[in-house]
Amino acid sequence: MSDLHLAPDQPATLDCFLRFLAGRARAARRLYILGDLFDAWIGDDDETAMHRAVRAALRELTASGTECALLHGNRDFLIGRAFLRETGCRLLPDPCRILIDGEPTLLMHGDRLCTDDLAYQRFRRRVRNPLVKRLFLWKSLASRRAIAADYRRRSAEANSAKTATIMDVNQQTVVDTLRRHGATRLIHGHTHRPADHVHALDGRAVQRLVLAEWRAGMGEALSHASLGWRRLPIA
Ligand code: OKV
Ligand code: MN
Repeated sequence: MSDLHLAPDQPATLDCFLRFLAGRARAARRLYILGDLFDAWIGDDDETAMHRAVRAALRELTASGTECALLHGNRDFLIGRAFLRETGCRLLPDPCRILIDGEPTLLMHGDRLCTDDLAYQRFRRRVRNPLVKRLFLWKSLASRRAIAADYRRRSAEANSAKTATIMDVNQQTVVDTLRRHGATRLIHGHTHRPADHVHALDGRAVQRLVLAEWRAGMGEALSHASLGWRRLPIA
């Protein structure tokens, strides 16, 4: 799953996720969250009721024997060691290559594939710079909240001027990424355009599975089990 965008003003989506963690997720061997679990993350020390509830629910899931692996998204890229320690989740790099049923599968959040959006890629490089991240985390929570609010305001303005094509993945970047990692399947979120794409790559068929965002108390998980791949609606 990816793009849950958990936020205090979306309690239905939070409830849906918490019910999933306490219920169906327990049957899985491993849960992958491919980024943007949270709509914003300004540091593991930002204590809210929502953060406490999610931490506790993830802790109970991992303690029950289901492994949980996280990728950073473009919004929650500051999720750090304290959160991982408290939840028992593992952080994976983006991209991350895994074998599923022997098939080399690449997991990504998806924002790195949107290379037509030059302004976003500039923003990404800037805020992912280790020194910039450290300086940000040194600030008080109050200053971080103010900076984050400013970023959100400016991003909403910028995005309203961008076309849908600019905000989608770049096909050449997809192909280059799959080829570089020798993968035959790519799973990502971020674009909020769920679809099963098939591409030809060096004479082979490769798949790009795009995950849906969660919204209004409805979610989706792509599941791989003995019967193959399935999109599970989560209500
Ligand atoms: C995350 C996005 C807000 C997109 C800022 C350094 C700097 C981190 C930050 C601030 C914002 C995350 C941490 C948030 C993603 C937005 C708006 C658009 C497109 C700095 C390190 F530069 F200010 F020093 N941020 N927050 N956006 O509110 O979670 O990804 S956030
Ligand atoms: Mn995203």
